[in-house]
Amino acid sequence: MPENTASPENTASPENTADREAGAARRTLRLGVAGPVGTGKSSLIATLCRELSGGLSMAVVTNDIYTDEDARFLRSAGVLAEERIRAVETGACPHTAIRDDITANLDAVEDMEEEFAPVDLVLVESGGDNLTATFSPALIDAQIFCLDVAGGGDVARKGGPGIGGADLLIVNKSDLAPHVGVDVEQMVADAEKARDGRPVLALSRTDAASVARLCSWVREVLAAHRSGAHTPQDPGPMAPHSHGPEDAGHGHGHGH
Ligand SMILES: Nc1nc2c(ncn2[C@@H]2O[C@H](COP(=O)(O)OP(=O)(O)OP(=O)(O)O)[C@@H](O)[C@H]2O)c(=O)[nH]1
Ligand SMILES: [Mg+2]
Repeated sequence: MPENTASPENTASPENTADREAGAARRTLRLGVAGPVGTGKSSLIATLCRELSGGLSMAVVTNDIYTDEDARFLRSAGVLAEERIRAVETGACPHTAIRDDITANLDAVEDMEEEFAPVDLVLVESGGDNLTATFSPALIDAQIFCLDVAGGGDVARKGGPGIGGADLLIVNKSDLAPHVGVDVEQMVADAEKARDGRPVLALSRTDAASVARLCSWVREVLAAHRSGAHTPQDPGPMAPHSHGPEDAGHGHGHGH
């Protein structure tokens, strides 16, 4: 680049460098929670709000296809001020709004970050999907993928981008394991094998030690995010799919 193109904007003065670093180290950690329908995503978010909102400024965005059911559940749980919980009605298959066209979610996240500034932690719940939904790293900084023991002990071996690449894999509702004949330790071991050493946590909202481990993980990621040591990872796109015979290929309004 010719020397005389230097302008006040692109001169690396100490002030400009400091501004850029401050911008890069955004205070708020945006944490996504994805996973199949009914695996306990909203309950996990309610638990995090209950445990962490005393010390952290928090907000929640939920995604439902047709309703604001999850937001209403969280508001009624009384774990966070109602106005800090927003619903995005996706109106289409859930991964679209968290991966392909993230505008509605990003608007909700940024609105609350501005309104309740400073915000430490925004939790974004994906609409319940199958095993394929993952968040775009343009929307969130880190993501949890949530399975439950009632879905079967072999689910952890089935793979997919969330199981393989999310920052944390939760094997939820471990209290139900004896009732559904699942060996939680084996399920965790299978999941660890599928994840190249990324963390796996057996969780039950009735097991205080497991809840404490979840909270420690969130605090560690928040600290790493603030220090610049955490880099958002993309677990990879969902598998190609269709929504029925009339939807051969990708005729459902969006491409993957
Ligand atoms: N036994 C047990 N049940 C749980 C636990 N966590 C959640 N549940 C129950 O599992 C069911 C589904 O929980 P939700 O938190 O609504 O699950 P979700 O993944 O948000 O569901 P969708 O948003 O519909 O996909 C509810 O009946 C919860 O009460 C747990 O740790 N143990
Ligand atoms: Mg939910």
